[in-house]
Amino acid sequence: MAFPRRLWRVLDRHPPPGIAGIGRRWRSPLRGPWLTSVYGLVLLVGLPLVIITGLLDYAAYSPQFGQALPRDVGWLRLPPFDWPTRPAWLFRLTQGLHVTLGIMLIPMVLAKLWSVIPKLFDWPPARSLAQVLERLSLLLLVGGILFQIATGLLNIQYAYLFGFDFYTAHYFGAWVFIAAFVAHVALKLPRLVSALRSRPVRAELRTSRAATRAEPPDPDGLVAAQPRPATMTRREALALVGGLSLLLGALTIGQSLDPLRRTALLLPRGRQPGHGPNGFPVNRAAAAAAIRDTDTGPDWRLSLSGGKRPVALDRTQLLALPQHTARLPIACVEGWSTAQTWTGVRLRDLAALAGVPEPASALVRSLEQAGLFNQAVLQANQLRHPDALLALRVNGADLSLDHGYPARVIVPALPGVHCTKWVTDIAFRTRSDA
Ligand SMILES: Nc1nc2c(c(=O)[nH]1)N[C@H]1C(S)=C(S)[C@@H](COP(=O)(O)O)O[C@H]1N2
Ligand SMILES: [Mo]
Repeated sequence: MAFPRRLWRVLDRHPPPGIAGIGRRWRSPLRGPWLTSVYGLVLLVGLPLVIITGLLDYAAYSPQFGQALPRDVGWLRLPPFDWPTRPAWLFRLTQGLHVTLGIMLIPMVLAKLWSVIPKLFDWPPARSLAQVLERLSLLLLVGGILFQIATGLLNIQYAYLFGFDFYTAHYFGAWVFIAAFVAHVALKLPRLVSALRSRPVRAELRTSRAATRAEPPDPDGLVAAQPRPATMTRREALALVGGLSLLLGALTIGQSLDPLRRTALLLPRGRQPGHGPNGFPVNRAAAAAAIRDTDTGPDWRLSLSGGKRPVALDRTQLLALPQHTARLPIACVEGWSTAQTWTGVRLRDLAALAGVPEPASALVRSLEQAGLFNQAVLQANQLRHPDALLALRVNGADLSLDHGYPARVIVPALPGVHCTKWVTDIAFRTRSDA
């Protein structure tokens, strides 16, 4: 042990240029355990919601069918369960909460980091094994959340700048963050409680700027040794960050609420989705999916298989079958969602026509040749639901080519990405081993 101790003494005496005293340069009198703990409390409530809704979003993609990305997550596999079809807005809610709340918490995360920044410059960097472990876990905590925020934001802006797969990165990044978050909470919860108790909230929020003083020195060294006079009260600091959160929320919420669509300034697409019955956001336009007019013209047929012999129907025949109308959302994991009124043939009627009255699953395929989203597997409960449709019309008009003409899938609570457009073929199965 003599060697590390000597090394430590040398490090202590010779800090690298720039590091020495840098921690002392942060002199805000607001910085201290109380403010850190208030931001921490908000994150302690908010982040688990973002984490849980994020994992639910992943579960909604039916990992048990090998549909969710990343495909193979080893022992990080979630317990398999059939994603429910009731209520119809379930995925709209989980996906919307994950994205909106995730965005709203960004100012809180940055404020919390600001409040502990002097600790980044602790010197010497390693006093004890416990401290090394703590710093390592903080690296995963801070690195983890910044990584999740960055990849999430880039994804909803459709900016695939990174050279890796978003879904894989965001899923494994989430688990790194979750592990560090749990460790951090376990370690710091007692300090959070005592810091919050140390200053009554009401009194703190009423303190004037002139009366705003630094907290007494704390063992973590958050409180500045020589604080400068306050330029802001703690109430103002909290209001500033809370106000920024609300502003981000206001600029985001329109992506989930149709009447507020135009206010979703942070949304790159779908803010002005056009007019008329087909005037709602498009994920992938027909041209981008290389759908040719000849494929969707009079020669188009829907093939149904799984029974004794395959059945082929053209659009006129489909329109002659019993039609059902339902108001159902499309919710895209990239953030936006919208509710529309769809009309078409029930999937369970199509299954019966195919000779598979009680299907365990179905593989739906699109005319689209390439692309990750040109097919999907539907579960038994998704096929059975009376509102689960092969839609031919929307809001009283024929589907537009961009919304999947001649026919597209729409199922309650199904993630948008599995609402396959330009359907050409449905293979019903009696066993769910997809
Ligand atoms: N064939 C095909 N179907 C598809 C897609 C696709 O890229 N190809 N995108 C999916 C995604 S991610 C979403 S969110 C919905 C969007 O439907 P909309 O463009 O009609 O709004 O379509 C889904 N169906
Ligand atoms: Mo989507």
